[in-house]
Amino acid sequence: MTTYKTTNNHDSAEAIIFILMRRWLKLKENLIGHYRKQLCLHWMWQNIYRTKPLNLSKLVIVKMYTVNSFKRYLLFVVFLMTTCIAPSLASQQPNIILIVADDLGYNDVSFHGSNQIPTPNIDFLGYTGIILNNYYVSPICTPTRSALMTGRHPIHTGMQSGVIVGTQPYGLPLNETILPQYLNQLGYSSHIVGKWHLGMFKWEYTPLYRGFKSHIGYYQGCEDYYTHTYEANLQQWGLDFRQDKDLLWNYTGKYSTDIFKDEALRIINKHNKSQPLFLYLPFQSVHSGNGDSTHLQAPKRYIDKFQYIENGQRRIYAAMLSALDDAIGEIYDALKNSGLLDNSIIVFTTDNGGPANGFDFNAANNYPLRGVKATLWEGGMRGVGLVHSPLLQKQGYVSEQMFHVCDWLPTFYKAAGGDPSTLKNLDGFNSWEMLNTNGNPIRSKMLHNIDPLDKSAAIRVGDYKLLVGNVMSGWDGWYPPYQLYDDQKLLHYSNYTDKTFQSSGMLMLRDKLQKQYSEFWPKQVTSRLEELYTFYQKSDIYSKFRPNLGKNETSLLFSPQKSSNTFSGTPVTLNCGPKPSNASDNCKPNVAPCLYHIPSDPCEYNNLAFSKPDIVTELLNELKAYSDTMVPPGNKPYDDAGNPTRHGGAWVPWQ
Ligand SMILES: [Ca+2]
Repeated sequence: MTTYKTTNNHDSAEAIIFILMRRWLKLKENLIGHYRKQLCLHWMWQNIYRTKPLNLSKLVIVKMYTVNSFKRYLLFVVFLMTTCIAPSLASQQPNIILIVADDLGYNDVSFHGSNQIPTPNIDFLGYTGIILNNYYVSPICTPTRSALMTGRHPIHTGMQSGVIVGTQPYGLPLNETILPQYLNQLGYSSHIVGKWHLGMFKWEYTPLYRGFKSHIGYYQGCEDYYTHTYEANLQQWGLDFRQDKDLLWNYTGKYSTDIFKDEALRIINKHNKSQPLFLYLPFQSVHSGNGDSTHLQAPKRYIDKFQYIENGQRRIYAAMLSALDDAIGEIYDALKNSGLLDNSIIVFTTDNGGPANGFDFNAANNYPLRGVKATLWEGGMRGVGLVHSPLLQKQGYVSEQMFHVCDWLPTFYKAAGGDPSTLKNLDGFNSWEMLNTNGNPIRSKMLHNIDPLDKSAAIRVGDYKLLVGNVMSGWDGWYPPYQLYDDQKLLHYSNYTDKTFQSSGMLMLRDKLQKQYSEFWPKQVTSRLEELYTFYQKSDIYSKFRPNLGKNETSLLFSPQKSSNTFSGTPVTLNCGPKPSNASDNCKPNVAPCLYHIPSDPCEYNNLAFSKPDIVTELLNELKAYSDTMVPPGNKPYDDAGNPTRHGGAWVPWQ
């Protein structure tokens, strides 16, 4: 429509008609529904039976009579199509449910092979959907969320350095159009439930001003799971919890995962199906709480399930994750029971790698990947990610195509019926067709990050990854999951080496515990997976959407085989090969760039920089090209005017 020419009177008339028609189509669905049948029947009556002139004088197309008859006929056809067909297309636009876990580690989900913490609901979505096995996010919260919302790399929005903390007066720039705004243009109703973390110093930066219709949640990066207070530091501590713009003072004692799950269920159950739904669900779990309070928090009933994990921190972490997994199961059931599921796309993603081994007071795990959250090692960025949708032509496979968090926006936009080529300045690529068919990769390279404040950078081109600069050298180990009572001391990063780990005499005990985990898993884990699987098999999803696709052709990964008390999917695991003795010492990114061949060495054991200088040069040139397009980081110094003590004990927009 935007390219329509208005070069003469007829064209002008047509342009006016089209504009009016667009306005007409933007009217409420019920208004269209009211007139639609009458209009269509009327048109058919006139054009097919020709017994009665069409009287539409009160409607939008009076000016059509200035146009010649052929064009008038064409316009009627277009009008008929847009009026009669567009609403039915709109009703086919998929619901998009984007679930984000905060700080979930690569080795924390059982579909990646962890047998310490069962995640049957998340596993189910992956096994029967698409497991993204070459999937990358930013190493920390704000950048990933900015990329999800804009489809742009954080170096292009000023979000590339760290996260927004407390009273820092900056946010995702207001000149960025964000995902709910794009989807709303296509007719969606958009809601956010959970964490924002893209700026709150002015109202204009907060979700309700940026396309979301409703919000229960918080603006900052973390908080207490029960009091919903956020501590930036001991001098800046206050309530950060609200419904839309109103502070919620009376939610103390309610666990955030339950609150967010209940709100998601409410939105799903009351949703008017005539409009497509975008539900953005950035959960608090499994981020740690406030630094000067209880770091890991979960309801007792969940903690009690994990008595077999000796280590107390990991046990609570497992409980937090299990509560999240159950919430996702309930949300799936609500979609199913409300009839929305058949026309939904569910994406589950972490926002960064796991804060393992005590990083950020947490007990996540990325093993065997190297590093932790906030680092440019694979453990900081190789993400847990999956797509589940009955609409996908091909399902039940592991995607090995490179996929970056920037790619979600154009992918969703395409699935929603939009034309991604009309979106300007994106760094993400529409991957909807690729996902649908397990087709050829869209990407051959991706920038991980350039952080001019930290002075670090990493890039992936083809199979090779280059790291350079200050890559948090203190957190570059391969940390196994906490198991034993004292593991936060035994495995502490400051004294952790492979040697101490292996010679500690506890390796056998760890192995034994590892093997025993599945025996401890409660029976409901198995039955839950089977129940979900059975539903999926029995549903008419295949016949409805893929009439030519037999059930056997979907090559579902999951097969509900039982072996004693365990279920059997086919976990996607990593093969790192033998670990060389110099793995910890062969790369000094502060001194010289390090190069890794990721497909054969996902654990970043073997620095190839010295043996492949040409590739190092090529990747450095790529990095330089990206850095030439970078905008300065938006970070700002603290502004004490935002201190909750000045605002009745709450975090509020203060400028
Ligand atoms: Ca995070």
